[in-house]
Amino acid sequence: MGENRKREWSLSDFEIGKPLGKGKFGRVYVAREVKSKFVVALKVIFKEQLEKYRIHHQVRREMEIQMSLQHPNVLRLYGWFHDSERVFLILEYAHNGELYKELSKKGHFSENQAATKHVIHRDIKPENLLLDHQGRLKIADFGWSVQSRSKRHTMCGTLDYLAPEMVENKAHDYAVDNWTLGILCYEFLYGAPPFEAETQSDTFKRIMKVDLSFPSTPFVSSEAKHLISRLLVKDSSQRLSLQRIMEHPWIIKNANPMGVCN
Ligand code: 83H
Repeated sequence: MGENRKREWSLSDFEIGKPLGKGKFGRVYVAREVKSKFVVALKVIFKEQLEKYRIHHQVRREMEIQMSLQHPNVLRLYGWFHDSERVFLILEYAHNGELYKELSKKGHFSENQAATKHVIHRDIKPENLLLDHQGRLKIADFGWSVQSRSKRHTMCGTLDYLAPEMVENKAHDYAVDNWTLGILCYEFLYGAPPFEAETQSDTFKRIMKVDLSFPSTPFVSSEAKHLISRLLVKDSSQRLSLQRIMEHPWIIKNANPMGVCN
């Protein structure tokens, strides 16, 4: 399936299974390529929607980037095809679905799980994190991503994951990723992001003050808290660098380099 890049695909090459998610621009179904029996996630986008929201250029560019990426933590885009009304994206199927469902089911992750999910990206959206059959994290990163039908309806336009310089609309660089990593580590361990509040403006205030507290729980070690507090630093130049994160005792102790966790 992955090797067959030159071939033209069509809907008749696939058996369509159950819907996995529904978004603004279409739906995702589990599907099986008839010849190879290879299971994929087939995303259907209506051309009418692309026109209406004038996003076909953006979508095309993102598809080109996505087609060229091959990393164990980046969800693969194997190919695409279209008919008169729809564009179909042939995407890697993540057997374990959305990370956020798993987190809300479990309440929190173990330190090993939290430390291993250490993927960095410019604009990580929690609903874009999927889990494969080994529990390995996959970024499914498209601007027009599918919104899951999970409970996270409050996610819409949340500030929770944004660094102070982002919420203030200031210039920012790769250090925003390191902030988001701190937020995700916290949420993985405690089950909720650190600056959660009733209203957007309260979240905004809490982010700007870096109003961080660590509820007492036996699940979170002092090393984890140390790492989080070195990432959630307002001055972006003072945040721990990726290099230093990888050398941090909590990462050394808990992260599995292969991305598979216990
Ligand atoms: C799944 C998904 C959802 C969400 C993927 C999704 C997937 C996507 C995007 C892509 O119960 C499940 N759900 C909820 C309906 C299981 C665990 C079967 C599941 C797997 C669920 N995989 C859509 C682009 N690749 N994989």
